[in-house]
Formats: sequence, structure tokens, C-alpha cells
Amino acid sequence: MALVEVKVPDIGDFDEVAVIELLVKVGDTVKVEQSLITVESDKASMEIPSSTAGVVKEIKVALGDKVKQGSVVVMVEAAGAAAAPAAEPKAAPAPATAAPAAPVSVAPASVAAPAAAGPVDVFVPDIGDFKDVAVIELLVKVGDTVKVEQSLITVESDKASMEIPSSTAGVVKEIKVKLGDTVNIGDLVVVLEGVAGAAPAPAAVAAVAAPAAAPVAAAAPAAAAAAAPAALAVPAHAPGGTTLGLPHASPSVRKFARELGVPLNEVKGSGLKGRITEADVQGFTRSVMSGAVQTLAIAAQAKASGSNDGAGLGLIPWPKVDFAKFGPIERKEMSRIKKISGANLLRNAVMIPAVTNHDDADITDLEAFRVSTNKENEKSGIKVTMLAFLIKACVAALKKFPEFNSSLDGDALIYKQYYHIGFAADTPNGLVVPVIKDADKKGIFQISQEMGELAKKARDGKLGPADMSGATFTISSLGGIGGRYFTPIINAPEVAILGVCKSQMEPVWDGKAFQPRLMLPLSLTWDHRVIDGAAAARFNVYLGQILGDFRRVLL
Ligand code: CAO
Repeated sequence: MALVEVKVPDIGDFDEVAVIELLVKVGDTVKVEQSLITVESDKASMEIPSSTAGVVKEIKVALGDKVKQGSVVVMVEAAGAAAAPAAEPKAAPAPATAAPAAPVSVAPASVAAPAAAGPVDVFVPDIGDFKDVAVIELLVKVGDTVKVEQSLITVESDKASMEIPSSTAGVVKEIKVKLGDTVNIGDLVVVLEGVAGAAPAPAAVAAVAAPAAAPVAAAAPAAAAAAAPAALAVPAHAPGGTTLGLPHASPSVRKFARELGVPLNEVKGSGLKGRITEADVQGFTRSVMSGAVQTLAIAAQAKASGSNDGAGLGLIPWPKVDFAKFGPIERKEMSRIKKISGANLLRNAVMIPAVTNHDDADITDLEAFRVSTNKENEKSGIKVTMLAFLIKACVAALKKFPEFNSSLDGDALIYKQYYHIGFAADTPNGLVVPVIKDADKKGIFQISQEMGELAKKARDGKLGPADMSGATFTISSLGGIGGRYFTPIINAPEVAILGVCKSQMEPVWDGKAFQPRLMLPLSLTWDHRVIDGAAAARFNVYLGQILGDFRRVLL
């Protein structure tokens, strides 16, 4: 079976266009005319089809590469003799089949009109064998001054989109098409009032006429650059080819999205027939930045760090090491909880500009009170925990500093008037965060009891979604285990989390002497988009004061 080079066919008078999407990978079986890559100029995008059926053996281009007519795109192992004819790339195979015998000089008469004073009609130039393409964007409005080659409208077929340029400079007097119209070669697009003294731009005019032919007809003339848009826009494959589900967006929106690093296929279009507009891309960016939306790339990276290539973040690839080379190994699938919490933690770590403030609270008296309370209530079966006091103290601090109990919503903050406190619980299967609802309305005994029940459910793997949702703030306590300080990761869409470590007796200077005091290490992580360092320091100080003397809650 022969290896066939599939090359970029005649794409008109474009010198070089950028590869913006690879639509196949090595090992894929492709059909004749199946799209292999997408290329794009600043005005149009098109898919380059395979000229032959077979199995992709090698991909010769990479994202961002510049290609031109004749560049080798892929090496395909042709599937039998039937594919043989396609082996002649020079024949611009696929396009050729789709190519109309596009005349080079089919421009409507008016297209050739110079930009003299007086009304000038601007028509749809030759757009190859495309018929009835839909107008999906109006890029000018009445009164706009347009230059030669400035895009007037965007039209779209199922495989390509193109901007129709103006053949002349002038002021838009009338727009003859509306969104949703279908247009063909020679249809009137706008009427311009010629700008006196503006260059008649005959070359451009010719160019507008030319593109048409360019993409598909190998006989494209040496048309001027303006030809390009239409030229490129003509998809290089016949209708009915494989649909690869490219998102509907004009080249300029695609370019805009690419500049921002926005994955267009994740953006919901609000335009005609779900078309993605520039505003949609901006909205998506805002949602991602606020943490309301997670891109698939980030989710995928979190899925398995072993296969995380960091591509979505523009990072170098994750190191691939054959660990078995260095000694015996065992591979174990991670638990479901670990996989889910891992994805969430990665998103939160990456997307939140988080800062952690460390502080100590003097809990000498509180611990003495807790121990005596437990002694007094031994028979009740309810053990009062330090965490229950921490929950109550945090509620008091959240009331005093409401932004810690808020969430970002685009450019706004949602202040919650309820206090549902999550607490991280360590289970054999991984970390879960059950929630004590309405902690402000509950006493220490009730909170301790509920925490005991929820922690048991967590260990038994019996927590339901209702047990783990709605938290407005989270506490992660490692106090029963040890350690001094750590930097907990915020549980989005919350904006802060308190980490607590093991209390220990320390010498504390009281102004006259060192006193032995039981000090509790606090680590407060906060979202710097919402909270400032000064507020965080005040929160910790206030929390410490409450834990030092709960009577302050009453003040
Ligand atoms: N300092 C000193 N001792 C502490 C303490 C603190 N800050 N917090 C708890 N202790 C003590 C308790 O008093 C208890 O001692 P006794 O048995 O003598 O009474 C002992 O440590 C064990 O406490 P506990 O951990 O069982 O109970 P808790 O209420 O403190 O915590 C729970 C409950 C569910 C939060 C806890 O079991 C847990 O899972 N902690 C881990 C949370 C976690 O993994 N966080 C990290 C998240 S980031 O990866």
C-alpha cells in the first residue's frame, strides 16, 4: 500500500495561512474529502480535505505552522487501489471536485466601479460554487465610512465562513441584506456613497472578483490580496463530507477567541442559529475568570495528573517517566472521590488568586471550658469538639466581615444571609466536605452532634449531595492529627477557608512574664479578588478574640 502525501490545494492567492486546528491524528482512518486541518487568514477560515482515503501515518504540520499551496499536510497510507488517483496532489484533488469552473472575471459590473462620488453598489463577489450562503453578521451600519477591502458582512456555509469585503471606499448609505438572508454571487450587499478623492482601487476590485476562483480553481489569477477572504472561505471539500462540528463563528471572532485562549467549542453562541459572537467570547472569559465556569482543558488536566499535559494552561508537558525502569511498581486506580475532588482542587488552585494568613488564637480558657463541659455531660453521649466552637466563632466573624460569606458572580458579589459551614472530613476514600446548615441558629451541642453524625456518614461513604452542598465557608481541621500551619485551598464558589492545626502549650508574653498558654494555629486562605489582606488580618484577629473569650460574640 502506497504512502501518499496529501498537500494543501490551491488556496487562491494566499501566500501563507496559519494552521489553527488539527482535525485528525495518527492512526485515524480518513475518507476522501474528510477535513484534515483548519487554516485561517485574518478574514476567513477553511478546512483542508484529504485527497485520498486511508490511514493517517504522519502529520506533517503543527498548530501555528504557516502553510501554502503544495505544503504537505499528512502522509496517508492509501486504502487500496481505489485511492490511487488521489495520490497526485498537484491536481488539488478534493477542491478540484468541488471546484466550479470558476471564471476569474465574473465580478458584477459595479464591483469594478471606482470610488467616485455618487452611489456605488457593492455585490457579493464570486464565492466559488457556493450557493445560498447565509448572512450571519452585519459588520457595518448605515453612516459608517468603509475602506476598500473592509469587511461588510459575514456569510457562512456549513463548512466555512467568509467576510465579504467592500470593493470601494465610501460611506454606507443603504444595507441591502439582513441577518438570515441567503446570498449568491452578484447579490447587492450595500450601497455606498463614494468618497471623493478615494482611490478607485481597481486592483482591489479585481481582487474581490478573483477570490472566487482562487480556492478551488487552480487557475486563480494573480489577484490582489483582497481576493483572499472569499477565496479561503471556499471549503475545500464537497458538501456532504464529514462534519467535524466546528463552532459557528466568524474568522474575526475565532481570531479574537484564540488571542484570549478561549476554547470556542465551549462557548454558547447567542447569535443567529447559535452563532458565537464577540460578546459571547467576552462573556465566557468573564465567567471563567470569576470561577463560574471551568474549561474542559482544566477539568481534563485535573482528571489524571499522570496524563496531564498542561496544554490548557500553556505549560510544558507533564513529565512522563517509566517508573518501572527504576524499581518495582504497582499501579492503582484512584478512588472516585479523589478523582472528583482532585479536579475541583486543581481548578480552585489555578483559578483563585489565593493568599493565606497565619495567626494563633489563645484557646486556654476555651479548652478548659470544653473539657469541663464534656465531663458534666458525659451521660448525654454527645462529645463537644473544638471544631464546634470554631464553627460558632467563624459564624460570628462572617457576620462581622460579610464578604467572607460571599461568592463572585461576574462583576458582582452575592452576599449570603445564611451561614452554612462546611468541614473537611478525612475518609478512607478521600476528602469530603459535609455541611452544617444554619450554624448561626444552632448551639454547640447540636453542632457537635450533627458533626459526629455527618463525619460517620462520611466515613461510611453514605453522604448524599444534600449533605455536601450549600456551604458558605469551610473549615479544614487537622487539629486531631498534628502540624503547625498549612495553606488550605478555597472550596469554590466560596471565597475563604480556615485551616486549623494542633494546639499546643506555648510561652506567651503578657507584658510582665511568659505565661503557658494553649495556642491554636490558624491559617486563613482568601480570594484576593474579593478580600484584601487587611480584612483577612482583621478577620483572624477577631476570630482569635472570640476564641479567646466567647463573651465577645455578645458585644
Ligand atoms: N488541637 C489539639 N487537639 C485537637 C484539635 C486541635 N485543634 N482538634 C481536635 N483535637 C483533638 C480532639 O480533642 C480529640 O482528642 P480527644 O480524643 O482526646 O478528645 C482528637 O484530637 C481527635 O479529634 P477528631 O479529629 O476526631 O475530631 P474533630 O472534631 O477535631 O474533627 C473531623 C472531626 C471529621 C474534622 C476529623 O476527624 C477529620 O476528618 N479531620 C481531617 C480533616 C482534613 O483532612 N483536612 C485536610 C483537608 S486538606 O487536605
